Amino acid sequence: MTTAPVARTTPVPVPAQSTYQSRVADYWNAEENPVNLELGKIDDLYHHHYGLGEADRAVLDEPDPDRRRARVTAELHRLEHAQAELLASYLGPLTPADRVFDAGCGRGGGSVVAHLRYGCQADGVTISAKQAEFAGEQARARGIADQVRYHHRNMLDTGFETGAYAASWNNESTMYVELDLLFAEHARLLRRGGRYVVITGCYNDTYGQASREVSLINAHYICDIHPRSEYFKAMARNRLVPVHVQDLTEAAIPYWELRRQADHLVTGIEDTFLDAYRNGSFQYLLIAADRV
Ligand code: SAH
Ligand code: GPP
Ligand code: MG
Repeated sequence: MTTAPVARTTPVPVPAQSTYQSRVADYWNAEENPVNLELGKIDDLYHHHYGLGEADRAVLDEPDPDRRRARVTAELHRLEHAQAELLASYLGPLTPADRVFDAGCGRGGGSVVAHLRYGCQADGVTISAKQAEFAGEQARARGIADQVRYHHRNMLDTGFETGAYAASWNNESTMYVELDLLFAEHARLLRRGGRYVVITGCYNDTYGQASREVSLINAHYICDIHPRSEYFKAMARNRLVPVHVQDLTEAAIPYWELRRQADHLVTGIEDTFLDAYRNGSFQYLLIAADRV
């Protein structure tokens, strides 16, 4: 007697989520802004963060409209890539034997940058099933899917192995979570002496409370920007000891100045970022810390 084969589907583990986290996932599952997809297409490095450094504003003088659009797009991508390289530079030294954890990995660009730089293995985690799938497809197309893996999980509760990671980071993803819960998970995953790096927008304690512009940014992305002070308090409570702190606010401005002129890419949040940086209420910050 033969038994008819039974169709089996592997259940996809859905991360435990609060109502808020479900709304955040909805945002990222639906997100298709040209400012992210058109830039990513250039070299298949898809970033969901902003750019750093001096912009070549000559691209705006290009007379041919199609070429102007392409050159502006490429210049913004160059600045976003420079941001990713800066973060990656603080993760090392690392070897191909090392594992790294990319918390809130978006469409996956940051993990690829770290892998290309160090040859390390990466685990990226996003609350968006669509992003995890997209990033996984990119890694397969690049032939690095055995080294760089993406997971649809909650970065506060990854289920990954304790102490297995040499480095970890958040690139513009800390404003979606409670910092104590986040840093507790990084401290658990990192080995002693491991490196944690964050680049984030934070509100400036010297301004007072969150400004109108900070509140507008929160509403735009459904996030909750923390004050600068909270990062250091929460790190200190979770065995993360800062070794380098860099205020990137000045270096962040040329990107936004160029982006606001990119009619084919603007989302409407550009002037709010410039106002927030210039009125002193908001800062773009890098912190590198050691897990002790
Ligand atoms: N670090 C990436 C993406 C930043 S966008 C980059 O630099 O390109 C913010 C990311 O945080 C999104 O991918 C979103 O899905 C993720 N995120 C927000 N809350 C999360 C959570 N609780 N767990 C995992 N990922 C989360
Ligand atoms: C970047 O993503 C934005 C965030 C992760 C949230 C807010 C960040 C702060 C620093 C406050 P994106 O690249 O998807 O944004 P956009 O679509 O505007 O380019
Ligand atoms: Mg973007």
